[in-house]
Parts: sequence; structure tokens; C-alpha cells
Amino acid sequence: MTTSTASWTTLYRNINIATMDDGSSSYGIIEHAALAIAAGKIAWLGKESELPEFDNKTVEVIDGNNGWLTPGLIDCHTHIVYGGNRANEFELRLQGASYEEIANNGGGIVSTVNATRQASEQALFDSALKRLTAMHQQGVTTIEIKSGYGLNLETELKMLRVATRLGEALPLTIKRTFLGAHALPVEFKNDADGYIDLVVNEMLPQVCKQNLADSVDVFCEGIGFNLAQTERVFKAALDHKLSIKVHAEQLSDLGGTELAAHYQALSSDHLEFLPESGIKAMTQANMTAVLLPGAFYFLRETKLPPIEQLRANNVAMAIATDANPGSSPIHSIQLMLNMACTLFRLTPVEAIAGVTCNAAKALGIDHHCGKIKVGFDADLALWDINQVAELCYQFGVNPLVRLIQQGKRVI
Ligand code: DI6
Ligand code: FE
Repeated sequence: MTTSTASWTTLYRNINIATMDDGSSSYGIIEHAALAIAAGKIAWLGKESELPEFDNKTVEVIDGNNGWLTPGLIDCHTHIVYGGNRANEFELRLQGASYEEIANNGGGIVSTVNATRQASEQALFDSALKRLTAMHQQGVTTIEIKSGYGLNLETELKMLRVATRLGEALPLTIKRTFLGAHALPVEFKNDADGYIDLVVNEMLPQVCKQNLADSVDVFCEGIGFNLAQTERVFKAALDHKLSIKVHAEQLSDLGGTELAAHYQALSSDHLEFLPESGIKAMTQANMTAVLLPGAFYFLRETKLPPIEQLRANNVAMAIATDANPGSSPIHSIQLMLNMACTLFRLTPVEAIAGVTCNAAKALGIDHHCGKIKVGFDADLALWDINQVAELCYQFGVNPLVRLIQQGKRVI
């Protein structure tokens, strides 16, 4: 496809492209390729031999040294804004305590809530910026960030303001998710319904009024919120015209995914305990399954998500870090590519689709992001690799040579 070459600002030559335009069915490879950018969008791509005439004086021409260009990576599920850390719990778990036992004894999410409430907005920003910088350097151009360690109005808003500011501090697109229904704060002990009243009647309206979120998420789990409470949050979110997502079937099967499908959620995330009926509901609702191998690994889980059945039922699978202080203190999307293959047995094509086109789908931005396609955002990563699967195969040497966001070089 061609647009007028007069508007081109940048041209990448001597590259190979994995467009990811066919979802997870192929890399969409174009070898010996070129790609042009105009106004922050992809304006042309194809074989270098088919490059149309263009004006050398107005276009910046960049030699890609025969590297590989992929869509900029998308981390579609993170919790990187929080106070303190939970290394002490890591030690307890190594001595045999389970994640749920620790949560039920006042540790877990609630301990991070205390630290996050106490932290100043600037301290939260500074610690999250370090994490985000590490993720950016791995090739991430879009990231989702959830609240959920405040569990009161003031601190939830503080977290979402920090998430917003992070997107101004670094050249990354941030999608913010309000996860007020993440855990029950101590002041509402034995009154989860009362807390959900606060979430839907006070927190959510303020979050919307201050334009601080793009989506709403709920932790639907035995140690989180039940189906009826989850449904109340979904309904309120939809009333406010926000999209919805769910943490479901991570530790048990409560039916959260089916409920989310009923309300046309964008994604259901974790899914180790997802039953057949949940898979069918996801297919029907065209939802994305967000798989989180870092949490599976860090909690030393043994029950795998039903990958085979998700694949057989054509459910789009995304991969994310779930970066958070308790179950996945991991800030490497490149490591997730490797773990998606080694732990979850995804193919490298599926894993890469999981952090590009399918991650875009999980965030509801797949009409302009996550593929290398004319008209899509010029969010691109250039890698010093000889074949695409290298991105999944090796870990620890960063092959990123250039990162482009909205058409501009940012690394
Ligand atoms: N599931 C997760 O993996 C994170 N939250 C959630 O609902 C874990 C959060 C934490 O342990 O701090
Ligand atoms: Fe999570």
C-alpha cells in the first residue's frame, strides 16, 4: 500500500519486518524490507526493491543494518506503582507459607497497601519510574498500569495520578486501570459489600471526573471479591463508559471469566483454573486471555492455564509481566517471552503476538496499535537478531537497538 511519499519524515531501509499482522498464525515476515513513517504513523512498508521514489532531502533515511523490526512491545497488565516491597514474604514462602496464607494473615496485598498509603506521591513516582525505565529499555512502547494498593479514595487517586505522570515523564503510552476492588482494606474487615459501595459510589465517580482511568478491573477470587461484588463493579464501570477487565481463575474457579464475558470485558487475566465453559464464553465475547507466566513462576504454581483449549477455541492470548511486589516482582517483558514458551508451551509466534497484537487487543487499542501496518501508530522496535524467535530464545542480552514511539526515536 502506498500513501504520498511527500509526507514521509523517516525511512528505515535495510531491515526485515515481522508485521504480526496475522495475529498468532505467523510473524508476517517481509525480508529485505523498508518502512516509511509520516506524522507518527506507518505510511509505507514493503520490499526495498519496491520502494517508491521519494525526496532524499526531506526524508531522514536510516540504515537498519539488516536488523529486525517488530511492533513496539506492549505490557498489558502491570501494577508498578506501589510503596515498599515484599522480600520478607518471599522468605516466608521459601520456608513453606503459601501466598494465600500470607494474605490471610495480614500480609500480602494489604501490607503493600499500608506502604503505599504512607508513601508520598513523589516517592511513589520515583520508585515506579525506575521500574518503568527498565521496562522501556526492553522495548516496551505501551504499558498498562493498575491502581489497587490504595483501597481508599485518596490513595487510589494518588496512584492513578502517578501513573498519568509517568506517561509524561517517559515516551511511553500508558493505559491506566482502576483496580479499587483489588483486596479488602482492614477498615472494611467482614464488610466487603460495604467496601464495594465505596468503590462504586465514591471512588469510581471521582476517578472518572478527574479522567484518571481508561478501564476498570476486579480481583475476582476467594481472597478478593465474589461474583456479585464483581458484577456491581462491572455495571458501575460500564455506566461510566469505561471498559472492563478481570483478574479471574488465578487460584480457584469462581466463574469470574464467564461473568466478565457476559459484560463484554476486554480480557480475563491469569486463568490457571479456567473451566471449559469459561473458554467458550471468551470465544463468544471475543475476549483476550492475558497469561502471566511471571506470577506462575514466582508463586511456583503447578497448574497451567488451559493453553491447548484456548488455542483450539481461537481465544487470542496475550502475555504480560503482571509486575507487582507480591506475585511477580519481575520487570522484564523479554523474560516473559521466554517463560511463555518454556513454562506455558506457547510457540515463539504466539508469545510475540502476545506482547504485540494480542496485548493491544487486551487493551482495546488493536485498531491502531500492535501491528506493523499502514495507518497504524509508528511504535516500533528494531532488534539486532538474525531470526524473530531469538527474542524468545535467549535471555539476558538485550538485543534492542532502537525504539520508536509515535514515529520518534526514543532509544
Ligand atoms: N493478582 C496478582 O497477581 C496481583 N494482584 C492480583 O490481583 C498480586 C498483587 C500482590 O500480591 O501484591
Ligand atoms: Fe495482576
